[in-house]
Amino acid sequence: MLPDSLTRQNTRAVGQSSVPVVNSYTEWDPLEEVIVGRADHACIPEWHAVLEATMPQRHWEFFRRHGGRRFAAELLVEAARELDVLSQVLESEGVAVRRPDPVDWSVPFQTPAFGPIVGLYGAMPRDVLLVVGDEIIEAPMAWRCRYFEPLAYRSLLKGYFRQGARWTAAPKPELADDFYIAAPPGGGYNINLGISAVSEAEPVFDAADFCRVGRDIFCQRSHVTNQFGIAWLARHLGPAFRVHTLAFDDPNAMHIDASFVPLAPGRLLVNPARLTPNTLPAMFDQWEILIAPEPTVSESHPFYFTSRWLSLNVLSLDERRVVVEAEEQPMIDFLKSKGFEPIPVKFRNFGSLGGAFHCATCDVRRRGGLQSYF
Ligand code: DAV
Repeated sequence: MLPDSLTRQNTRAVGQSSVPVVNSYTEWDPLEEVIVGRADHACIPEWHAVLEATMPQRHWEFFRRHGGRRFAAELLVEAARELDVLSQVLESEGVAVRRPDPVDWSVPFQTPAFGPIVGLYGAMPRDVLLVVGDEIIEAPMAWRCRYFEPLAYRSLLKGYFRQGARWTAAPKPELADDFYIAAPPGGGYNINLGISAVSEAEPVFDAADFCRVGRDIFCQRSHVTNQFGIAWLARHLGPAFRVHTLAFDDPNAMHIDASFVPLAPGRLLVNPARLTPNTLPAMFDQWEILIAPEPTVSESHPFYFTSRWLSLNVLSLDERRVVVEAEEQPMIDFLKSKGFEPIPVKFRNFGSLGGAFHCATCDVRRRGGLQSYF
């Protein structure tokens, strides 16, 4: 017999929500509980093929020079403050906020295949954890510095398991030297042309390359997600889910959540700079396609890891309320004009760590069950 603390309880205690403790099938069902990342001890990743494939070229020198060290203390203080404000805003909207354990990412680690190397951060739960229904899946991440990143969430994951959630880790990749592909001379990496930094020798994916729309899960091949990883996830999820791979015009693709952002049943926010005539399959013909306005942030803003399009990286609290960057007035106006209720939060410093509200969070529980929206 299992001890009581480990037996499965299907629903939460009386007086609380009646859905399982972990329950999230879409990006927009009413949000009840969320993990918000931490900026503490974040380190700058060391230069590697996966950075060359994904990071903006104007910041390569930053990684080459500073990789392996902590981010500037002032940046981390400001990012941590923004995360605290985000947490307060979410709580004031009725969402329970959980935070990962503080981890000192500057402690080097080693595996049989690589290292010693320092870790990255616990700032982006969206990249690491994929919630589908009542299951939390730890992603098999392609960046070596992220190998032990799920450890920041261990206390939370154990707690959710004890409360009835399913908890899975995808097969841990080896990430040996020969797993990575050297950039072809001249052209460089380009996922549009199938030239990725990662091979197909073992499954890898980041959770943030997947997007949940009920029974349909949309993903992209990127420089951190290969076909083997997509196939692993599709087979793992089984016939109740249909996994679709979309192709964007994003040669340096890493994460789908500044390109393709479903906001409500039948309503999809897209990045016009990355949309091609073939990106959206015919199943979207009846959907309202919302073309995001151009972001206002300047080209020179130190978004070391990303494009300027973090303005799309919003977090939906339900089909109307959306947390958006307070300095992106065109996005706020656009969403209002479409009947949404934007909740502006300042998040530009955090953006230097490589994401905005969607990246910085992982929705653990939303009301609602498994449905088809097509
Ligand atoms: O520019 O597409 C997406 C979010 C990264 N976590 C970009 C960044």
